[in-house]
Amino acid sequence: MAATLGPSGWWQRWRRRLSAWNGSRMLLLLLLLGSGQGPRQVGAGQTFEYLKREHSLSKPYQGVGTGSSSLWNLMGNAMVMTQYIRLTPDMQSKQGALWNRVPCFLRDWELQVHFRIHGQGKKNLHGDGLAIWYTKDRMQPGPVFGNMDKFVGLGVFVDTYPNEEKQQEAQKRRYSPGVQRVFPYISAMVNNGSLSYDHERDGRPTELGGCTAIVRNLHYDTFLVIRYVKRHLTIMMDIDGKHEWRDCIEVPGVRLPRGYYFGTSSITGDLSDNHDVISLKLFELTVERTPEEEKLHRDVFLPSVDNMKLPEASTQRLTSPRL
Ligand SMILES: *[C@@H]1O[C@H](CO)[C@@H](O)[C@H](O)[C@H]1NC(C)=O
Ligand SMILES: [Ca+2]
Repeated sequence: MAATLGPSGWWQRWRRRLSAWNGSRMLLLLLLLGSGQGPRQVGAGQTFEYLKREHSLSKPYQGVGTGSSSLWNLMGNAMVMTQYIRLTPDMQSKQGALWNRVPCFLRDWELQVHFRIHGQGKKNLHGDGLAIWYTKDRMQPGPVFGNMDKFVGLGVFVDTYPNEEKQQEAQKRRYSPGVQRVFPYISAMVNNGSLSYDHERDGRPTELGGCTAIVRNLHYDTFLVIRYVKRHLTIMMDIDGKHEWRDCIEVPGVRLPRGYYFGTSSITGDLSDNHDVISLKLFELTVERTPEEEKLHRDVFLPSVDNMKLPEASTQRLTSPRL
């Protein structure tokens, strides 16, 4: 039943997608196929991915709870509703999280996140967003979108409030051209436990990449996908209601250890929003490696990114006070 993947399988096609939209059509197919069991097939019966139930979450959320038999654990103000899991309600000073209890030992994977961010706040009067995690630690509340700072692993942030911009405005400073980021903004960070997430600057000093993502108060479904294949991290989104993946972040040379936990968390402060997760689907991707790649992709014990520029590189790019 589970045919193996030849070099002409989805990976080859996927590689072509990196520059074409071919694959977004394929992924659309994935989206439409829903949450069927076992390996999914495409085209002439080729298997290319498996849904891993132990790392996935979907309605009616039976595996969510506080017990040690639950696949997913809730924290803080997070609540299970019938149609979604609400990480925070649209109220000030709340924080909530949802953590997978089973560590993930897959080498190549894809996490599809179906989420919704909505609330009463008008433009820029809402916050703070949500984060998706693949980290060594779980269930550690803190200041980074409701999770601990100096985390070890990968964090992907859907940041809805431009802290840095507001601060700049207050100090009557402005951005030099090309530096301003438009919010809501998605960014990614890899940490070995030594770096702090700079909330006042929306994580700018440590971001691996990012993109604007207008995700609030939409009347259609919004999705994010985090793909990790052969140390290549790709983040895409489907937030336009068109059932197409749009590129957001692509970083090669990302080394993530195995055995970390998937989670998602959110926080509100003076400003708030409902931060809802509808489903999390984790797929094992079947990828062939050459003997050289096998050697190159040996297990690592600390997260890192090849050739990452040092955080300070971007701190000098703000202009002086306006006259
Ligand atoms: C952890 O990351 C920091 C910042 O990227 C780096 O300077 C440091 O060398 C890393 N530590 C280890 C043990 O790899
Ligand atoms: Ca922010």
